[in-house]
Amino acid sequence: MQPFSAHFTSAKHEQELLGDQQVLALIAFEEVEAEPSADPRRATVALHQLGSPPKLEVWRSETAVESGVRGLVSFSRNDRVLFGHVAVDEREFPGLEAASQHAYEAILPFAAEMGFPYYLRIWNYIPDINGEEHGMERYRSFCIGRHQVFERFAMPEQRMPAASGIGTRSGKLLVYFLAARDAGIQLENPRQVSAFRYPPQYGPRSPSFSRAVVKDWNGSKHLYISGTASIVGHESQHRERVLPQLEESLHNMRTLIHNAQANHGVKIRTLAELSQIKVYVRDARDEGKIRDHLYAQVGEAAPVIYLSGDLCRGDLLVEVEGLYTG
Ligand code: 3EB
Repeated sequence: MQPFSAHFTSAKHEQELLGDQQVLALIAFEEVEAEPSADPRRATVALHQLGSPPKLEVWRSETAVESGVRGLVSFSRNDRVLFGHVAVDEREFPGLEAASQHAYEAILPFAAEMGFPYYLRIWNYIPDINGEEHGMERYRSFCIGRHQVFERFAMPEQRMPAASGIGTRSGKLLVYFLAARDAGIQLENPRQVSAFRYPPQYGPRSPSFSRAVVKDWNGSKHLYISGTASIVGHESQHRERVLPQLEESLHNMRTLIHNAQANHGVKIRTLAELSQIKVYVRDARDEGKIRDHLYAQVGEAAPVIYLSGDLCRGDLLVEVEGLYTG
C-alpha cells in the first residue's frame, strides 16, 4: 500500500481534518494567516487562492501519524514518510541568503536524524522573490543560501529533490518537504537544461532541484513534478504572453509524465490523471484565461488550485506543478 495520498478538500473541513490522526499534512493558502496553528501537521502558505470556495491541500496517511516539533522543524510521520516545515523570520537575519541558509541548516540534518535521509519534494515560499538585496535579485540570494547548505551536507546532484520556488508578498520564508527512508529516482527533462547546471547568467549559484522525482513505494509509484515554467534550454520563452507560457509549461510537464510512464513504470499517462495540480499566476487578472485554457486541456478530471504568486524570473507569468499519488 502507498504511505499517503494527496488531495484538495474544502477549507471548511479543517477542524474535522485536524481531529483525524491519519492526516499527515494540511497545507492552507492564506495571504494573512488568521492565527498560527498549534498543530505541527498544518502549514500556511502566504498566497491568496484565486476562486472560491478555498481549498486545503491534504496528505492522508494509510496509518495514524506521529507529530511534533524539534527545534525549528514542525513535523509529522508514519513508518514510511516524513513531512516537515520550517518558517524563518528574515528580520532576525542580515538578509535572505542567511535566512535561507538557516532554514536549510535546520532541515537537512533533521530528516537524517529522524531516519528519513532522502528528500523527495521541497516547496519554497520566498517573500519578495523578485526584489533586490545587496545588488542582487532576492531569488538569487535564496539560491546561494540553499546551495551552500546542500554543498556542506554533500547532497549529490542526482539526489536533489523536486521543488518549487515561489514568491509571496507577505509572511516568513516557508520551506516544507517530504522525505523518505529510501531514495527516489530523479527525472530531468531533455527539453530543459537541468536547473543545477544553469549558466551563471541566472545567478552565482544555480538552483538546487530536479525536474521531477519518482518514488516507488513497494510497487505503488508516485510522481512529484517540480514547479514547471516556460523555459526551454535555459531560456524563458514567450515573453509577455501568458497562454503560450502556460502551453510551454504543460509541454514540459507532459514530457516528464511520458518519461515517468515509459521508463519508470508510473501508472500515469496524461496531465488529467494527476492527483493535484497547482497553478501559480503572477497577475491575478490572467486567472480567467488560464483557467479556460487549462480546462480545455485537462477537463474536470484533475483537481486544480490557482494561487496568486510571483515567479523566480521576472519574465515568467505562470508556473504549474503536479503530484501523482495513484
Ligand atoms: C525554473 O525552471 C523555474 O528554485 O526551487 C522551478 C522550480 C523554479 C523550483 C527552485 C525554481 C525552483 O528554473 C523556477
